[in-house]
Amino acid sequence: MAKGRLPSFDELPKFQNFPGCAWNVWGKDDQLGTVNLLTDEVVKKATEEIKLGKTICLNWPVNFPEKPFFGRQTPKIRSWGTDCVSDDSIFINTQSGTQWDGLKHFGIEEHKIFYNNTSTESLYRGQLSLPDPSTIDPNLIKLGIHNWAQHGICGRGVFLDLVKHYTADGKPLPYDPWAAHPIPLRDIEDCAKMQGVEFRQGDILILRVGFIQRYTMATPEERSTLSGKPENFAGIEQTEEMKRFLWDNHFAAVASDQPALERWPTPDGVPHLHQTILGLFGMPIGELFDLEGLSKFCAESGRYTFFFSSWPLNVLGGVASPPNAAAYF
Ligand code: UVW
Repeated sequence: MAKGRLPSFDELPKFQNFPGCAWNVWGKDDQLGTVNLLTDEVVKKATEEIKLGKTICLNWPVNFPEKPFFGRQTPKIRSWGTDCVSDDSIFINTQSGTQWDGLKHFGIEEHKIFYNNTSTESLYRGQLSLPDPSTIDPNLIKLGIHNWAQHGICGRGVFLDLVKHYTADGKPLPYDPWAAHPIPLRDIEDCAKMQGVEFRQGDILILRVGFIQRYTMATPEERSTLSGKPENFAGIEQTEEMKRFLWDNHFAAVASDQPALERWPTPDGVPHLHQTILGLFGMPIGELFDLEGLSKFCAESGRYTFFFSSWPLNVLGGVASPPNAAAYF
């Protein structure tokens, strides 16, 4: 990782009409992006958060939701066995449920370019055959999720419970999490202030906007029609100040409990934040994290920071992965 002060958002060069291009921050061959911020020192310091031995799972069951969004396939899980031995197989789209979007997932659409100036044409798509680990062609697995899987996404987690922030004093949530409501930066900053949270370089930012809470409260009919509708989710607003906030705090990753992190759909003419966060910053985007247990424990304990660990599946050249994520207090 480059030593010294990281450039601010406004010091980063533009890529075409997109500000905030971090392609040269960690070198032209880099494939880790902001996961580079999870240095040994950052991870070691984050372990100081573990004081109680309390652990909380942040993954929805792999088979949820039964009808994934954006037209993705339903997970298929099959077990079989003999009198005393069982096996099972699973087939999942790696983005059907709780997931990290990897660097191959989203680039700058109009320029067909992914993180670190990687052209769409140079990304391998198709069935990978990797017979011999010692002779893998690096071009076949460029920007794959294995880079994060082999490094780990571990450090200090910082949880902002926007649902609790908005509903303090018994007020109802001022938006429907299943509607395209934009969450502005000022609400995120107010929530951090209310919770007494200050950010550190390399933090993993986790936002609860209420999507899974809404899901758990919905009727079976509502849930089953949800994936048949056009995708509409409350999420972070697509603004330049939001990009500046995410970069200038030097988060290593950002995640939420909804399917796209950002408000969906994006208004006409406004680029998706995915393009900047993945394509220019190289920052992992976490989606559909189960934050219900975390919310309860943070409210009870008054603690909103913890050690966070995530070990994505070590799939060479993979696009995305369930995160296998946990919080440790
Ligand atoms: C979008 O790309 C909008 O969502 P996801 O990251 O789940 O694919």
